[in-house]
Amino acid sequence: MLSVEAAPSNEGAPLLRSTTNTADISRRRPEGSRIAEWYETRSRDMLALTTVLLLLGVGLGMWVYGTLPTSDRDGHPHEYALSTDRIRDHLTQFLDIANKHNNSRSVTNGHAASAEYVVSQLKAHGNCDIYKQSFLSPVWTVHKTPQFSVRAPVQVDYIFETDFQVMRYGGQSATIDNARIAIVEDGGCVANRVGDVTGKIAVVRPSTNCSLFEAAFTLEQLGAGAVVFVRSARYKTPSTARVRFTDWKEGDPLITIPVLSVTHSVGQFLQTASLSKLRIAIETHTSIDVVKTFNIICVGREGDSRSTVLVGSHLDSVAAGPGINDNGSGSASTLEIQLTLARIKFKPHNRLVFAWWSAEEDGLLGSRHFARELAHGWKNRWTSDVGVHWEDIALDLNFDMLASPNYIALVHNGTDAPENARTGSQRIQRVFEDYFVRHDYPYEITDMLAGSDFVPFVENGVPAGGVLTGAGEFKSIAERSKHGGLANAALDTCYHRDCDTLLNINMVALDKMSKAAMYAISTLSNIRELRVYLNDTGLIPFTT
Ligand SMILES: *[C@@H]1O[C@H](CO)[C@@H](O)[C@H](O)[C@H]1NC(C)=O
Ligand SMILES: *[C@@H]1O[C@H](CO)[C@@H](O)[C@H](O)[C@H]1NC(C)=O
Ligand SMILES: *[C@@H]1O[C@H](CO)[C@@H](O)[C@H](O)[C@H]1NC(C)=O
Ligand SMILES: *[C@@H]1O[C@H](CO)[C@@H](O)[C@H](O)[C@H]1NC(C)=O
Ligand SMILES: CC(=O)N[C@H]1CO[C@H](CO)[C@@H](O)[C@@H]1O
Ligand SMILES: [Zn+2]
Repeated sequence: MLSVEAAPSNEGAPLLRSTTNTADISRRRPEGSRIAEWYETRSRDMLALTTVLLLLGVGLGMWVYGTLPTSDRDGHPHEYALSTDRIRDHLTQFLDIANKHNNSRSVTNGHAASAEYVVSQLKAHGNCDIYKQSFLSPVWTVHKTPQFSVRAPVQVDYIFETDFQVMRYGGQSATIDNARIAIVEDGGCVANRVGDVTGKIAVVRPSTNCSLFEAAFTLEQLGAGAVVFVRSARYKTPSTARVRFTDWKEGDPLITIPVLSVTHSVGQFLQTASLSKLRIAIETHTSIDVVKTFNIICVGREGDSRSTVLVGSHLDSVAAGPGINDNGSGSASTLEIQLTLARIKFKPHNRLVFAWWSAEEDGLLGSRHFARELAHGWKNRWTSDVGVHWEDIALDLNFDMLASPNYIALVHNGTDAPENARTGSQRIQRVFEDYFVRHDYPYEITDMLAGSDFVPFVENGVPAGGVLTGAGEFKSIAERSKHGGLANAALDTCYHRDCDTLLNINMVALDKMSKAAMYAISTLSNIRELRVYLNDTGLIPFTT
């Protein structure tokens, strides 16, 4: 108040940060003038004058302070409240958990303990209602190197990974010897055109008419002992693609016979050899187990539930390693963001829901399960109606790997989203870009087509976005000069390997990227009329 009365001459100046509105100012100004007249007409002793001048000075000072452009820190308090050291502490806990669970935090190893840790942190320091959402996930494991050889008319032992691969979700362990082969036409898509495959090894060129799973399933139903998919000549290596429904759920079938992929040249030999003389041996050591796992959902208590901002990251790692960058870095960051927002008593305009997905590495099953259950009114598997509905979700932010050692800051390309989620996804992209531009950090745009937990959302019309730091792809010389690091080296050499430990964490990347996440989360959850904002084509991404 004092500042307003003391500075009548600043009428036109913008009141950038004052909470006093203009109506207040004009109402008070006459009173200020009367005080001035009073001073002119009556002589006062110096002490009073000094006091008033002092007050005027202090007031003017406060007013000026309040209107000056503020520091980045003042403008973005949430970002600065986030501590990268604490994120690192969570990662240390995750690594401890992995060490106690065969060096992994996969669905069958350390995932549950990681989830318990997240829950205990949220209970102690978070601000949300916590739910566990259970579901079944098939887990496929290779236990030993498989064998694939021709036994007659000549002996040829093919080399694993070079000549052949066991395709993921391709069956249980099996030993097959001296089996005949059957060449299957039409990609194995049409059962009544397959011919006799009973007890034989079905050799197939995949067709676009059906999925690998559909073909393998048809052939298994017809009695084939194994399926060998022949790769097209375009690829130098055999495939490890999944032979499973993408959206597998409880009750759906799985393949039980071995499914291999062979290179084009191996396929040529099998198809041109004299069929009646050819005998094949296959030995696989694999298993498929359907295990129970769960997502953790933390439903915020503040903000408008009809424009919910969903923040997701996956908590499971691959079986091969502890997954500290992939994707511990994403899930530890979102955990610390929720705890920080609770600590600073953040009151979002839109409700925030944080999710830690399970079984991402098994094909996004956790987020798919969540989306499916929500579309059917999320009550079925829950103790009570938690008050989160599909139509409540205004947008989804996804954070995966945020600390790749040789990182590039990557922002998902909103233009890749399907039409009904595109404008919103572009606006989310722009929010992330604003962060990188403000800090003058170099960044690139990367696709948003597949590969992480945003998929079930954008596919169903919910705008999505996120940032990441890259996986197995190599950094070019041009990228090196823009982003630093090492050229001709992978962004994360430990991607999906046992060396994905704390040493694999780039703290600079973690700091930048977790703050980018915090910026987007706090900004988007504070936008009034979020849905109108997301539907507005006016503000396009910088990079299109
Ligand atoms: C850990 O690995 C050992 C040896 O590979 C195996 O015998 C054991 O069952 C595994 N334990 C878990 C919990 O997966
Ligand atoms: C796909 O199906 C159509 C119709 O059944 C058939 O004419 C075509 O040859 C099939 N394509 C392949 C690659 O098998
Ligand atoms: C973003 O995606 C669109 C559509 O797929 C594409 O045309 C555009 O080139 C992409 N932008 C960048 C920077 O990759
Ligand atoms: C989004 O904008 C389009 C046209 O710009 C309009 O037809 C549609 O109703 C809007 N949707 C929402 C949810 O505001
Ligand atoms: C990734 C993984 O193992 N899950 C995801 C971790 O993050 C990368 C980058 O977004 C994804 O490609 C992976 O699928
Ligand atoms: Zn991964």
